Order: sequence, then structure tokens, then C-alpha cells
Amino acid sequence: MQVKFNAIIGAAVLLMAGTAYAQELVVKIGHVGPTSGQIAHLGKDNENGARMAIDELNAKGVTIGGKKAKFELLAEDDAADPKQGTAAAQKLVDAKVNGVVGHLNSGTTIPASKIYSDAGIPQISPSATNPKYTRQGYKTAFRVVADDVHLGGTLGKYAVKELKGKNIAVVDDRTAYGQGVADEFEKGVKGAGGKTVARVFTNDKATDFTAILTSLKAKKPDIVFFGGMDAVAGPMMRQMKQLGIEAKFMGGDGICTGELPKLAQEGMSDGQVVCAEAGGVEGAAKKSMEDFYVAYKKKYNDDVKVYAPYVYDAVNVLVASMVKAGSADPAKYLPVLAKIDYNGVTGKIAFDAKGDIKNGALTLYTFKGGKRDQIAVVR
Ligand code: ABU
Repeated sequence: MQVKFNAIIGAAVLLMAGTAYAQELVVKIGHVGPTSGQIAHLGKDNENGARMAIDELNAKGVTIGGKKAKFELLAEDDAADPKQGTAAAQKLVDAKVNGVVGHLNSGTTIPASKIYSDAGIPQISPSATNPKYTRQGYKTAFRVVADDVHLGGTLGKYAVKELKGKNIAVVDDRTAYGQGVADEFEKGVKGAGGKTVARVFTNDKATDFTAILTSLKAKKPDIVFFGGMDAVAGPMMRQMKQLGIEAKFMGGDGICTGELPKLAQEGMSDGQVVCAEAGGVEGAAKKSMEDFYVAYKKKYNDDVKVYAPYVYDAVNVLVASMVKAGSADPAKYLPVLAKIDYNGVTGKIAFDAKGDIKNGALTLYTFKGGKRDQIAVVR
């Protein structure tokens, strides 16, 4: 009798375990950024933001359509290279990810977006700011930061109206981001009644700027704007100092990172740099961003470089859309994502018809004592 009872209990336990297993839903979130190469520090920062969101969601327990979700992060390195970017995107599509956060660079995000669009997989870039990304007509492309029209244009106006720049020189790294943001900066300068005295370029792997800086020195620039990333901006600032070019140094979000002072070393003086992060919070909303910075430091024993909170929010926005849709099927939750209204650590996230964040903010910064020092949040 006891044997029969034990068998019945055993069968019931097995049945319950089987039911629980059947009720679990594995949700794969892809992330792509350059975790190797010149800006690996920024790629790792982004990936850390994604991992933090995934770990918290799994610890909290999330139910999607009545099933307990288990989130998996599929993290890929594209080395900031367009070809590696499309290869990484295809790998994620083949792995049947439910959604993607990335890529970090405009030059990789834009070509990859066609692959995700063809596969019907929602993609949110947390940091690619070239306007083209969301202007290709892809329903799957979203961005949680302001674009370079806003970023470059605001900085151009600031250079003329606030910094009173008279001889403004422009350098870019010929990437989709660097060239694009420099073009928008120039438009902003001209729109504000200012003038640029030079436009020269380098590339995103350059380390020696002697030739272009020597040509710029002859124009006596009072402001040098650089369209590119911190890894190039830092050495460029050091060489400006060596050549005796005493100019303000401006740039977009690519240089507006916590790493820039370490890269520029003695080439940076307090207040010399003016740059902008393509997002930001003000007033009561600041606390959530500050709390994120503290939690990030505790988890990784490192400081946020710039984009990690936006990646964290982008993962959570994908998941909030799945929960609301009751499905992790891209076709089912994509329409919900397009209409989402989400309060994240980076502020309110809702998308316009193109997939761009509505009413995106910019935060202007300078650097003092080797730390970013906020000037203002503007919209
Ligand atoms: N937005 C700055 C860095 C990423 C990019 O757009 O290429």
C-alpha cells in the first residue's frame, strides 16, 4: 500500500515539475557593441548595462503571457566595424533572438538595422545617433537617445552664442557618426550667424594628428570641434597642447565620456571641453539616474562611461512591451513597443512615428578636476 502511495506522489511531483518546465519561457535578448578595439571600454560599458537589466529581471521574476520568463543575454562584439556588425546581426537573427539592443555605433547600427528589419526583430539602439538609422522606414528600428541633428545643431549654436567662437575649426573621423555630427555642428554654427574656418578629417584609428593640427594652427582657431570618439579625441587634445593650440575643444556624445580625462591627460584643462550626452534627466528624475550610477559601481567596481543606463532602459523597454503584449513573439509585441510609455532611469521613453525618442534631452558637460561637470540639460 505504502509503495503504491509513494508511486502516486512521485508521479504527481514529476507531472508538476513537467508542467513548471513547460510553463517557462526562454527569452533571448541580443546585445551588440564593440567589446574589442579602440572603444572597447564603451562597448563593455554598454554590455554591462544590458547584463545588469537581465540579471535584475531574472532575480525579480517576470511573467509573460502566463509563463515565467527566463531571460538570456546573447552578447556579440562588432569591434565598431560595419562588416562585423552585419555578421553579428545575422548571428543573432539565426539564434532567433526575441529582440536586440544595439549596436553602439551608427556605422554598425545602420547596416545591421536592415537585417533585423528583414527578420522582423525589434532593435533599440541606446547610443547610435546618426539620424539615418530611424529614417529608413524600418518599423523595427528604435532609439532611446536624441539624434545628431539635435546634438550637433545645439552644440553649433552654443559655440557661437555662448562660447562666442569666432574662428571655429571642425575635424571628423569619417565614420557615419563623426562626419554626420560634424556636418550638423557646422549647420548649427552657420544658422547662429557664426563661421567655420577649416574642415579637416582623420580616421577612427588614427593616433598622429600633427599634419591636420599644424594646418589648423595657421587658422588660429578659438574652438576645435571633433566629430568622433573619446579614444581619438584624447590623443588629439594632447597633441594640440604640444603644438600650442589654445582652443576650446567641443564634441558630441562620443567624446563626452568619463574616460576622456584619462585619455587626454595633460592635454585637457578645466573647462576647456564642452560636449553633450544625447540624453539626460532633470529635477526629481535625477535620483533614478544617480541610483543607477551607484548600483553600477557596486556591481562592476567601475564607473559608468556614458551609455550603460540607456542600454539598461532599452532592455527593460523591450521586456515591458513583451509583458504588456502577453508575448515575446516579435510580431506580437512590436506594435506595443511602438506605443510604449515607460519611465526608466534615463527618464520617460516613448517613440515617435520614426522610432526616435519623443522630446529627447541633451546634457551639456564640461570637465573639471578630471570629472564630468554638468552645464545644463536642454531639450
Ligand atoms: N553617438 C556617439 C557614438 C555612437 C555613434 O553614433 O556612432
